[in-house]
Amino acid sequence: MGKGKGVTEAYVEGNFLGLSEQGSDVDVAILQLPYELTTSYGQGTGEGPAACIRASGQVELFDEHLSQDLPAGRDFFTVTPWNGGGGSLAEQLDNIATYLQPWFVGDCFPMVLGGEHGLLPPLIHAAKDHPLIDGDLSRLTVVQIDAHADLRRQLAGDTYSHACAAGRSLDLGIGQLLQVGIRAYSREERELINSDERITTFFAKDTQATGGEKVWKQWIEVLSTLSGPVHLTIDIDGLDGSLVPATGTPVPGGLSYWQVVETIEAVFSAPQATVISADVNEIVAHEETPLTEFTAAMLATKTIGSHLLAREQGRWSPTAEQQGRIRTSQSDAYFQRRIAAEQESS
Ligand SMILES: [Mn+2]
Repeated sequence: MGKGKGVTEAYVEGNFLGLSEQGSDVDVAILQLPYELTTSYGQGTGEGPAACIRASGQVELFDEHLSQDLPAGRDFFTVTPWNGGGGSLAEQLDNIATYLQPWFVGDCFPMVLGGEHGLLPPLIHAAKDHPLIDGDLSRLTVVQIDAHADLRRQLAGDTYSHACAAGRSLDLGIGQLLQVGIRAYSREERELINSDERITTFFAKDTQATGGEKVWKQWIEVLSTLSGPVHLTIDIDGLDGSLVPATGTPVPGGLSYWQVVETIEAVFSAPQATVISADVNEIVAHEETPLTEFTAAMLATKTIGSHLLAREQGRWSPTAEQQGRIRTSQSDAYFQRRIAAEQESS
């Protein structure tokens, strides 16, 4: 095991990349959401974040694009995992938002590891008070890498299923949704993609088929025009199923590893955009091969490296007044109120 990391610095078990943590300021917060409620096919997303942290111990610290070893002089902090509490779905969603909110105030970069994709709406809610959003979620663009459109009205009666994650984020009021890797969707979802002008979808059949390089180039060009605050959500099933065999619903015909890396680098390089946060979700540990959680750990590391480069190049800066503040948060029971109101009106 190991590859010589720890020759100069101690490898710390349980910390992302095994990095030791010091200093009172946090530059990058690693948040773990072992959230598993509605994964429809496979199981095990609850174990995913911890498996990803373990696998990160085998990831190289050098980032070619950044030309430095992580943590590149910054302080990383691996936060204690979300406790999974909540007696109902609505309470769980509120608890996820409460867990995330203190790290979404603009003074550090939150890197969230999940857990099923249903974590996205509470994450968006937690981002609402970010200084660049300031209560107005229409300022936010979500870039989604995924096999599934996640735009369903409901799945098996559940409107907050992972299959509805992008749809509920639109309901919360995000301004724009850009999707790539999409190759599993219903007619209802296709109609929404056609009719809702906030949604731009690049289908895998167009980017991955013979001659798809041209369409892929268009995707990268679209990313270069991003502006304002951006959240990047990476459902690892956006990658080809062969790269993530253990995820809840692996799908053939997906993105290559390098296409996802190119997407991450392009999002963080957009001159007019500030990527405020990111998540890598639907991570499931595999008993026979660590490939799935290792792929997730590689992509989370790539995301953080790209954030540090954006920070170095002036596309991200901390909100100074938040530095060193005590991280407290109170639930506003938003999802409990919202879901109760939805049930009453139906
Ligand atoms: Mn998804």
